[in-house]
Amino acid sequence: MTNTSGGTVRKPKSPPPEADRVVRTVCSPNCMGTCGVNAHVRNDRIIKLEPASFPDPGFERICLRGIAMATERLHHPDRISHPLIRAGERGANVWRQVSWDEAYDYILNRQQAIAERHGWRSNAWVSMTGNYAFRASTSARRMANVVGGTYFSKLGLTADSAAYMGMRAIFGVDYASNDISEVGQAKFLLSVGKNVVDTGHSEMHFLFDAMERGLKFTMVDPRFSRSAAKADEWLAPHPGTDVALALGMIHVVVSEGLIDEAYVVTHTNAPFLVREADGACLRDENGEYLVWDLAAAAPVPAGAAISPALRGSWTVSQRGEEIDCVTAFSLSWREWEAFTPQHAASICGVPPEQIASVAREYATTEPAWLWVGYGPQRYAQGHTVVRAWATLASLCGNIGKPHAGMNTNDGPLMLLLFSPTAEWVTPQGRVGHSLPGTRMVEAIASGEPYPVKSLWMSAYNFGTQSPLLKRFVREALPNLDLFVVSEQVMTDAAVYADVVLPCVSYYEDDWDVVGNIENWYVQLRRRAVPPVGESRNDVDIFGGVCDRLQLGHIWNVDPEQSCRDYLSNHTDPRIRAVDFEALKRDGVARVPVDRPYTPFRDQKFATPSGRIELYQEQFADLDEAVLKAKPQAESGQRDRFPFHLITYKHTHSTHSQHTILPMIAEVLPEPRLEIAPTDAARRNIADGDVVRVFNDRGHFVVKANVSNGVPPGTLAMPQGWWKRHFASGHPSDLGHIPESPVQTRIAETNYSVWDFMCDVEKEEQP
Ligand SMILES: Nc1nc2c(c(=O)[nH]1)N[C@H]1C(S)=C(S)[C@@H](COP(=O)(O)OP(=O)(O)OC[C@H]3O[C@@H](n4cnc5c(=O)[nH]c(N)nc54)[C@H](O)[C@@H]3O)O[C@H]1N2
Ligand SMILES: Nc1nc2c(c(=O)[nH]1)N[C@H]1C(S)=C(S)[C@@H](COP(=O)(O)OP(=O)(O)OC[C@H]3O[C@@H](n4cnc5c(=O)[nH]c(N)nc54)[C@H](O)[C@@H]3O)O[C@H]1N2
Ligand code: SF4
Ligand SMILES: [Mo]
Repeated sequence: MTNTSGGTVRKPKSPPPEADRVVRTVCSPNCMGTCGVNAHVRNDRIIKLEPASFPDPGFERICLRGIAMATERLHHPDRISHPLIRAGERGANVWRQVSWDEAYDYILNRQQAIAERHGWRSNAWVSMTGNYAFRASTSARRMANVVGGTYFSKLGLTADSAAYMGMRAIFGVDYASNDISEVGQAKFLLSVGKNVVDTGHSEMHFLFDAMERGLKFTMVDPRFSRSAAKADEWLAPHPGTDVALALGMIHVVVSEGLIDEAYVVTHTNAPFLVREADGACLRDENGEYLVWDLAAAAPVPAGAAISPALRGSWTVSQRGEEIDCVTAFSLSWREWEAFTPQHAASICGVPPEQIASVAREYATTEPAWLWVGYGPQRYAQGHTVVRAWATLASLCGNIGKPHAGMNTNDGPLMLLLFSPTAEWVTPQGRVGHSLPGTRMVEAIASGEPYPVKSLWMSAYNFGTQSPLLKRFVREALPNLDLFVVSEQVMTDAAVYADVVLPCVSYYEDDWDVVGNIENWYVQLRRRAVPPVGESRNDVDIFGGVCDRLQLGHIWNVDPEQSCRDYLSNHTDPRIRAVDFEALKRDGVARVPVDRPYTPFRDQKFATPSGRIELYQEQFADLDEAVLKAKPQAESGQRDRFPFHLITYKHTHSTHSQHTILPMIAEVLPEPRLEIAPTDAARRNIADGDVVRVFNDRGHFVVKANVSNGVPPGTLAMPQGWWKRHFASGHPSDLGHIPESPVQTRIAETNYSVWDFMCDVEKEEQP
């Protein structure tokens, strides 16, 4: 059944008499929840939203943010409805409403002049995660590819990519996670900074159900987050000290004989022989990795050894050379041996008895599900954090076992968003240029590696979500002949644009596909209401440029066809197996993966050795061959700036998208800085006082909330507030993106959003 606007109509569960149609679509702001929804529409307005039916009713969920989005943000007075060209200085927020034609002429005149002078690569695009469907999300990269421009990659800018890099280095894949709906069979869940109660609304009840059936849930989080509040046990490490905590647990499981040695020698590279001289793995003449076979009392290729030694050192003769060797495990132990629970506790602050007891519990309970959220990887050593927890899981033999595993995230969401070689993204094989987004300001400011003279930003609240706005305005913007922003609302970054183009929300867009990150369903997004004003979707906005450049025949693809083709031609066979007809009919389809979904069940790893690489030979020159706890980015500044600041994700806001909505303001009215009572007392700060938080890069002024929810030395507040919410400054101004040589070698440096130090003082009232 099809409605007048082309959306699929499903039988509503409880149709209110006023609705003139009901459209099944997907709530998909940047929340990753992807709740299927029935939008009840009357006179082209959404008057009611309810969860749509789902093959697994456990995913029939909805939250206040979703309702606020449909009812308040869609037709918000701040919505941009027409193309705008600035009529004052950049940043003055004075605009002239223009037609789409005039906006395109303005843009193309400048882009073509830049292209003539410097080549098309000097026109650049950057986009973020405001829209989580594949067509919308990949459109900026596609655009750069079609015209031969530059794409500033988004992965590092999201602050989410250290997790993938840690996983890639150790397991050879970026994503691996069990299906959350299968948590019921686990006996123990160790959640390391995965704040599911706030960040996983649609799935947290699976955890609660499992707890009722006897699952023990232990939460590791510096804050008393709502997940910590729901947990059976809470460990509170200092921010950025997870590696020390994990090493403390590793020490316990190794020294108490709780590791699965048979698993470790068979499936990890821990028994590999490593040269003492340079940290390189010892190989035979065929390039096979060598282990010490206790049966043969000789070095033997890893696959052929009968009884590989996990510990020990030997001198091996090879091609006339005497080589001192040690197993990767023994070499690592030289570093790890110091990490007794007492030593780990002196760094991470978790009591040694608790480190030991949780380690024992994790190693001896089956199945034990280890979950590592994005929080702990938002530090300069974020990839190492993931590696540390993965090492604990691997030593305990927990990889590839149902309901156990080392889980970061998985599911079709990332596969749909990051498939850079797909025909949709590189139409007719066209490929442009790419630079790391985290180095965008430096690249534009310096003209290196080549001049970038125009920037087009989409689906990115660069003002609130990135630490770069101040530097961008000061150092990069003056070098740009053109700055375009496609947006729904006038953000703190859009005000600096030369041209602002009105973009639709997901309720006004037709035909796109969204995947989830915790389960294996994909859903179809259909139009519920017509576009607000003259707004267009990103694909059509870029299409207007391509049409004028005579590239429309490459750009334009029928939307339904593009969804069908993207799935059926996807590089990942799991996505190719999705039944598009079922998806079209029901609005939701399962990616046909096995149940229980268990990454690495075959114990195959796409690493150089084909094993879990606990030892990272590739980083020997960067002092990261052996897992070690390195200091945080600004530890040296502790004397001047004694506080960490965690700008966490709040239940009632998805990044910056909800903090401006009245319905949300009722439950989350203003930013409040959480500070521990002892810290507050020392600074003469009382609850409700106005305080100034600052470091050398910036400051902001906010009210204090004296709270036991944060430990001494840590400040916390929800993220996603706009400049308008602060009397002065903005929290993002305090941040930075220190370069990580290891991450750069794997892919690109991640935005370590919480790895900086600051101070707080009472603001003198005038
Ligand atoms: N309500 C809501 N839900 C969301 C979003 C949103 O904006 N709002 N955004 C979505 C997006 S894009 C993402 S990436 C996910 C992220 O969801 P999660 O994986 O849950 O990650 P975060 O919320 O960033 O951080 C989780 C927790 O890590 C804790 N933490 C901070 N530092 C450390 C540390 O050093 N060690 C440990 N162990 N924990 C630490 C924080 O206090 C926080 O409670 O959420 C998604 N869901
Ligand atoms: N301080 C701090 N900073 C953070 C984080 C944190 O925890 N603390 N979290 C980080 C994380 S995990 C993430 S993922 C990022 C999120 O960073 P962003 O993706 O920038 O966050 P949003 O607030 O969702 O902003 C998205 C913008 O896109 C617009 N938009 C929505 N749909 C569309 C569309 O279809 N087209 C266009 N052109 N625009 C659209 C919205 O109006 C909104 O302004 O922030 C990161 N930054
Ligand atoms: S959890 Fe996320 S996807 Fe679901 S209704 Fe809330 S905002 Fe929308
Ligand atoms: Mo994110």
